[in-house]
Amino acid sequence: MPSLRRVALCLTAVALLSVAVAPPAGAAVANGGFEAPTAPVGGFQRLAAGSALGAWTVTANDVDLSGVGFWQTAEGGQALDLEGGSGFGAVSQSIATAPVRTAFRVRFALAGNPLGGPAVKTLRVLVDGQAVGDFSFDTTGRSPSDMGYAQREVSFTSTRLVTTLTFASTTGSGYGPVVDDVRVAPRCPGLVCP
Ligand SMILES: [Ca+2]
Repeated sequence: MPSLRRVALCLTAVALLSVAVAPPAGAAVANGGFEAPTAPVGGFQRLAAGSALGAWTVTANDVDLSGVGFWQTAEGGQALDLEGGSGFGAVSQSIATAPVRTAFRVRFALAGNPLGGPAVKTLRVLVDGQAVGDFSFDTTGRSPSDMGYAQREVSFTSTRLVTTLTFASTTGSGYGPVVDDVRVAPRCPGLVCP
């Protein structure tokens, strides 16, 4: 029969293990797949600066939210062209990034609007207004039924409890980069990054 001391030690070990594997709180992106609001089936909805897409806000010019069937998506039925009629569109979302000095990884699917030039679409990811990554996607040979989504990622270390994440097109033609399936998670969950 185990002694009380041994039971206590085991319980302590379990408690320590639980603390060790608990991920940092927060960092969940809401509506990372741009499934809200519901855009017209087979078409798209143009959203101007100030408009909401769930937890996202259009923060520059306008963007086009594609509805089910408009073109291939990486997740769900909808995806976001970061350029509407004006070009250089952007969306932002505030995410919980506690505790500060936590390393986070942003993952997303990137393609480009194949219906108009230029062939190469460019995109900037910003954290609290500072660029943390520039990306490009070549739409040559792509079509609405073969978008060719590529997984991309960028990392940042939080400096505040709440961080503003922004996806901004740097293309400027009205046929921009298309993003979908945005996810943010601690880079080293439960551990200090090496
Ligand atoms: Ca989606």
